[in-house]
Amino acid sequence: MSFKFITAAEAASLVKHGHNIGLSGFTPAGTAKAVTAEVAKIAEAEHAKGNPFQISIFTGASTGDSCDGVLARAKALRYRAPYTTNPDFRKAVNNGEIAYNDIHLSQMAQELRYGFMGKIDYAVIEACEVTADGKIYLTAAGGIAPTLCHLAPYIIVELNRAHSNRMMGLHDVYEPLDPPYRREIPIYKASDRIGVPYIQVDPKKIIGIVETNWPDEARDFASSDPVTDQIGQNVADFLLSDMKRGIIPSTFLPLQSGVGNIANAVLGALGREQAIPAFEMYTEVIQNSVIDLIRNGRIKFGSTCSLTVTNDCLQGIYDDMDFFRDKLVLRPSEISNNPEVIRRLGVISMNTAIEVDLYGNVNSTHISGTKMMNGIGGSGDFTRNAYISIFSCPSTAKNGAISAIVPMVSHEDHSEHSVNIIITEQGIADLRGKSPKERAAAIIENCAHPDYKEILWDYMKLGGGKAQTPHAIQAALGMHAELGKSGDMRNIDWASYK
Ligand code: 0RQ
Repeated sequence: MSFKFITAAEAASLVKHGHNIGLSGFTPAGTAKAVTAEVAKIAEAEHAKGNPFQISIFTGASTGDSCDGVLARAKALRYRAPYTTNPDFRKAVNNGEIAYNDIHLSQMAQELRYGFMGKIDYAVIEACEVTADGKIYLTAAGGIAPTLCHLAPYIIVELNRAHSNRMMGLHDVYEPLDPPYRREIPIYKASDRIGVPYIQVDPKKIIGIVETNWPDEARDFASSDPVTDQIGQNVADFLLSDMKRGIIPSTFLPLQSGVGNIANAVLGALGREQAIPAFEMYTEVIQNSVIDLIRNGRIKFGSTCSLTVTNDCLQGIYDDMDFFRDKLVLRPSEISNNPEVIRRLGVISMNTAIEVDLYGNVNSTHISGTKMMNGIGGSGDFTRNAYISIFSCPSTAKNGAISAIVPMVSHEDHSEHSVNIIITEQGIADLRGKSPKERAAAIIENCAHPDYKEILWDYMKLGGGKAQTPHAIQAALGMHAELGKSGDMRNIDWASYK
C-alpha cells in the first residue's frame, strides 16, 4: 500500500475540539512533535474567534515543549495523563486549568485498553521507518505506542528524519492480553526479548505520513554538586555493603534509576566503584550517564523504555549501533515498568523523594501537599515491587529553609510498607526489618540535616511515644505550616502546638 504524505498542519486540521489524542514517546524521547505544535496554533486561532478548543493527550510519560509546553500555553489541554515535567504545564495544572491524572506509568496502556479514559480519536506515532505492509518502527522510546496503534481508528505517522533508521531492531514490542486471558510475561533476565521489533498495524489505519526533521527535546542536566555527589557515593556504599553482607548476590541484581541530577550522580558513583561488578539495568529511562557506563563496560546491558539522552549522545549511539545493538533493548512502558517482571528479576529501585516522613512514607509529587511537581512516573511501579527500594534526596531544600525529613508527609506516593532505604547526603537509614519507632530513630539520626535533628526529636516527644506510630496530629504538618507562615521550617515552635 502506498501512503499519503501530508503536512503537519493538514494532520492537525483533523483534530477537533474534544478529541482524545494518543502520542508515542516516553519523556521527550520518541514523542511525536510536529502535529501537536500545529494543533496549538489551531487552538489559538479558535480561541481568538471565541470558539472552545481543548483536547486530551495520552502519552507514555512526559513530553517536550512541542506538546505539553505549547498546548498548555495555548490553553488547549483539557485532560492529560500520565506524567509531565514541563514548567508551563505545571503552572497551568497548579492554576486549576488542566485535569491532570497522575497514574503509575505501567498502568497507562492497560487503563486505556480497559476504557478508563475514553476512546482515542487519533494516534500520532513518531517512527524512523514505516513499511507498506504496516510495520511501524519506533524511534527513541516504546511508551504506549503499541496500545495506541491497536486502539486508535486512525494513525498519523511522524516519520522523523532526525532519527536514524539504525534504530530498527532495538525495540521489543509486546502487548499483553487483558484479564482473564493474561499470561505470564516471559522475561527472566533483563536482556530477554519476547516480541517483535516493530508495531504491526493494518496499513489502512495510517491516514497520513508527516515527514519531519525534529530532534528530540530531552534536556541536559546541570552538573553534579557536592551534595548530589555525596548522595551518589552513599548509594554506592550502601549497595556495596549489602553485597558484602550477601544480601545482594555477588553477581549483582538489575538496577532501576529515576531521572535527574541525583540519578546521574548515583550512576556516576556506581560506575567508579570497581568493587561492584559490571551490572545490568532494568529501568524505564536511560540517561547519558548509562550510555557512558555501557561504553566503558561497567554496565553490561540496559533494558529501558526510552533513551532520554542528549541529541549528541543519541547520535553517538546511532554511529556505534554495531556496538550497542546487543547491549540495549527498548520496551513499551507496560513491560519496562511491569510489576511482575520487576519482582521476578529482583530489581533494585533508586528514585528521588521530595520529602520523607519519620516512618518512611515518601512524597515524590507534591510541594507542600497541594502543588504538583512532575508526577509519580514509574517510581511506584518499581518501589512497590523492588528487591530493595531506595529513595534519595538532599536533606534540605531552598538553602536549608525546608527539611526533606518531616514529621508527616504532606502528600503520600510511596508508603512505609514499600520503602526500604532512605539516603541523603547526611547518610543512610536502613528501614528494613524495623518497627515504625525504630525507623524514626534511624531516619532522624542518619538522614536529617543537623539543623533539624533536635526539631524532629522534639516532635517525637510531642507525640507521647507510646503508640505504634506516634504522632501529635495537631502538629503533624506544623513544619509545613511554618514554611507557609515565615518561609523557614527552622522557625517552628512546637510549644504553640501543646
Ligand atoms: O526546585 O527547581 O526551583 O530549584 O524541587 O528538586 O533537588 O533539583 O531534584 O530535579 O531530581 O527533582 C522528586 C521532583 C526531584 C523528581 C523530584 C524543589 C527543589 C527544586 C527539584 P528548583 P531537585 P530533581 C523517574 C521516576 C518523580 C517520581 C520519579 C521527580 C525542585 O525526581 O519528579 O522519581 N520524581 N519518577 O528545590 C519544596 C521540598 C522540596 C522542594 C525539592 N521538600 N519542598 N521544594 N524541592 N524538595 C521519572 C519517570 O518515570 C519518567
